[in-house]
Amino acid sequence: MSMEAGLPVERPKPGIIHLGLGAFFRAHGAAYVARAMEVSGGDWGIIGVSLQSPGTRDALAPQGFAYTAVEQGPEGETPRRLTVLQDVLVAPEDPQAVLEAMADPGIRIVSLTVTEKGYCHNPATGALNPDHPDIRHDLSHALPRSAPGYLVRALQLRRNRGLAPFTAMTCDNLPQNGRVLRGVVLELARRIDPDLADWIGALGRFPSTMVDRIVPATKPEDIARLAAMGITDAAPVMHEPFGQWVIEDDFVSGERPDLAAAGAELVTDVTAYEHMKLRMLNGTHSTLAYLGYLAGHETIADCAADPVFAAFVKALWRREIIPALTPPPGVDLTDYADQLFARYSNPAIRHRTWQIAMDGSQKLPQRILSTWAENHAVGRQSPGLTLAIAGWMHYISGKGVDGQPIDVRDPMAAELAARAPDGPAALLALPAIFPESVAKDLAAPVTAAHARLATHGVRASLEDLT
Ligand code: CS2
Repeated sequence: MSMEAGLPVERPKPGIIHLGLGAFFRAHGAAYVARAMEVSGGDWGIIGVSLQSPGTRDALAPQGFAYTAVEQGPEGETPRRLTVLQDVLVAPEDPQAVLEAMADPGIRIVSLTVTEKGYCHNPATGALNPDHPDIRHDLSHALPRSAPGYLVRALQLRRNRGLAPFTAMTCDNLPQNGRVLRGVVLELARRIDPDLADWIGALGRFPSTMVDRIVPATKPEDIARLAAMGITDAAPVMHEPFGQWVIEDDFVSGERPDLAAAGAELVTDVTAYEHMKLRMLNGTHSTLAYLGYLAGHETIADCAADPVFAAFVKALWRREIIPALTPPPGVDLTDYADQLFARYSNPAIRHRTWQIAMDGSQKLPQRILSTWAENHAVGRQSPGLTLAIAGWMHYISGKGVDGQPIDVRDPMAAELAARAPDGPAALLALPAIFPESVAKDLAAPVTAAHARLATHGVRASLEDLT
C-alpha cells in the first residue's frame, strides 16, 4: 500500500519486467495488463527498464510511476490514469540491479519493446550479429548492454539459483518475433555457456506476438493541453482508439495475466496476423513516411488527406500487398485495409512521417522487401513498393528531391549516406538489408523509379501509378 495524493492505493506486486519502456508499451501492453488485473486480478505489476536514458524514469518517479494514457479519437480525447507501473530502472546506471530484478522469483514474464535494432540481429536473415558492438561487449563482460545480453545473464542467474526461467515475450514489429528472440538469445547463450543454452532451449518460452496501436511520440503541446484540462503529467502517452494484441499462448507453466479478458487474442500461431499487420500497416506506414516526407507531408493524416496519396496507398493494398497474403481466420483483408485507411485519416493523431522514417534499414526487409520478393516470384509487378524503396534511397541520402537537408536517424546512417551518392546499385549491395536475389531483381526497376522521383517529383510519380 502506498499513499498517493493522500489516498491509500493498493498496488499489485510486480510479475513483469519490461525492457525498453517507450510510449508504445505504456499505451499498449501496459494498458492490457492493467485491464486484465482489473477483470481477473493477479500480481502482474510492471517494472519498466530503460536501456538507454533516464528521461522516462526522471519524469515518472515524482508521480509515483502513474501516468495518463490519452485516447485520441476524431471526436475528442479520453484520458485514463494507469497505475500498473511500479518502478523504472535505468540499465546503464546499475545493470546489476536490473539483473537482480529479472531474477526475482515473482517475475514470470520479461516483455520487450526495444525496436527492431535492439535485437542485434541481421535484419535480412534474423540471426544474431556477433559483430554488433553491444554483443561483442556482452560476450566478454558479465554486466550486459544489449537486450539479448540482459535476458541471457538474467536467465543464467535464475538457473544458478534453481529457479524456473521467465517467459521472454517480444512486442516488436518483427516477423516471427518470438523465433527471432529465441534465436538471438540461444546463440548468445551458447557462446557464453553451452549448458545454459541447452537449459534455455529446453525450458524457456518465447511466444510470438502481433502488437498494434498507433502511438505517436508525445509532444510538448500534448503535455500543455492536458495541463489546461487540469491533468498534470510530465510523461503522458497519446494513442488512437484502436488496439490489437495477438499472442501465441506459450508461457512458462502457463503463467500470464488474463490477457484474453482484456481483449487480447491468444492463439496457437500468429504468423498470418503478423504478416497482415507488418505488410499492410507497417509496410504502407514506411511507404507514406518516405514518399510523404519527400513530398512535404508532416504526418500520416496529412498523407491520407491528400487525394493523390490516398489513391496511391489504396491501390498499393489492392494490387500489390493483399494478393501476396493469406488472411488470418475470419479476417477480410479488404475490410482491414478500409479500417487502416480510416485509422490513418484520424486527424487527432499527429504521427510524423519523420518519426516512422527512422531505422529504415531495420524495417524494409519485413515491411516491404518480403512482399516485393513474393510478388516477383509469381510474376506480379510491384511498382508502388518499388517506388517506396526508391523513396527510401532518396531519403537516406540526407537530401530531399528538392535539395533540402534531412535529419536521418538509422543505425546504418553513416554507411547509407556514404553509398547514396553512387545510386541504387551501391545501396542494393548491402546484404544486411537486401538478400542477393532481391538485389539482383530489384536493380533495374528501382533504378528507374529512383530516377523518376528525381526528374518528375513525388506526386507525379505517384499519379502515374493510380
Ligand atoms: C510505425 C509503428 O514507427 C513506425 O515504424 O510504423 O510504430 C506503428 O505505428 C505501429 O506498429 C502500429 O501498431
